[in-house]
This record gives sequence, C-alpha cells and structure tokens, in this order.
Amino acid sequence: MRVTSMVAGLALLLAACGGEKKAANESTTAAPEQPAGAPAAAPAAGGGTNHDVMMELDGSNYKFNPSELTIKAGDVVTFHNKSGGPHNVSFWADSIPAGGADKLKAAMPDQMAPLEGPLLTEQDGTYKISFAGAPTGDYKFYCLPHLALGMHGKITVQ
Ligand SMILES: [Cu+2]
Repeated sequence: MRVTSMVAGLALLLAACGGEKKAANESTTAAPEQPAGAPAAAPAAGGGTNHDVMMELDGSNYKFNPSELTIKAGDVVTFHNKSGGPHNVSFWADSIPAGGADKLKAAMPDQMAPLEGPLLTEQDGTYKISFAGAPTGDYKFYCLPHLALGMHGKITVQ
C-alpha cells in the first residue's frame, strides 16, 4: 500500500542516519489509538455509564443479551459480537422517540443506511453508540441478518 511504502521509505532514510529506533517510536504514536491510560471498560467519555450487550447465538436462538435495558441519556451502549455473527444494530425509525433519529444518525459510526450499523464480522468486535443528548423513550432495534429469526431488542432512555 502507498502509505506503507512511504513509511518504509522514511524508516530507511532515517535508518541511514542512525535514527531507526526513533522512527519506530514515531510510527507507534502516530497510530489512531485511545489516549494512553484510558482503560477499555472505563466509563464513557463525558461521564456516561457504559452498558454491554452481547450479540449471540444461544442454541438455535439469535439474540441480544440483554435484549432490553434501561439507560440514562448520555450513557453508552457497547454491542459485542460474541457468536453466530455477523450481527449488526439497526433501529426502527418509527420505533424511537421524536428527535431520536437525528441523535442516533450522528452517534452511529459507519452506518450502511440511516440508523443501520455496520455488520460486525470479527469475533468479539464491538460497536459503540452514545446516547448523549438522546430524547427519553423507547428505542427498538434489531439485527438485520437475523431479524426474521427474532433477534431484536429495546433500549429505554430515562
Ligand atoms: Cu444477528
């Protein structure tokens, strides 16, 4: 890839000047990582609580676990691809409070379509949605690949 070869070229140049170690350090810090010292399971930035929801195949049942949860506006829900994937998180536009769609559209990374999260294909892959500023009420959602198999749930924002 172009960027890789550029980096490799730069590293070679620096190595020629005896700066190989420095270049390696720089490429590490340049990676788009979380700020150092931020634990993975910490409270969400902004002070909201994180809630974990598993996406799993339990016997022959595809499900969100828990399938219903109550959170506060400002909380974050992290969906985990545990088994039976790929899964995703899609919200029914007509089953969320007024004004909720705009908040979710802004809060959901990599939507395939409005209110439709990307397919999680990686084992233990996660998808985070912040409910910062979300109106109170019920947000009903489903997994696109497994909707017909009953994989859906509800988040209540208090
Ligand atoms: Cu699914």
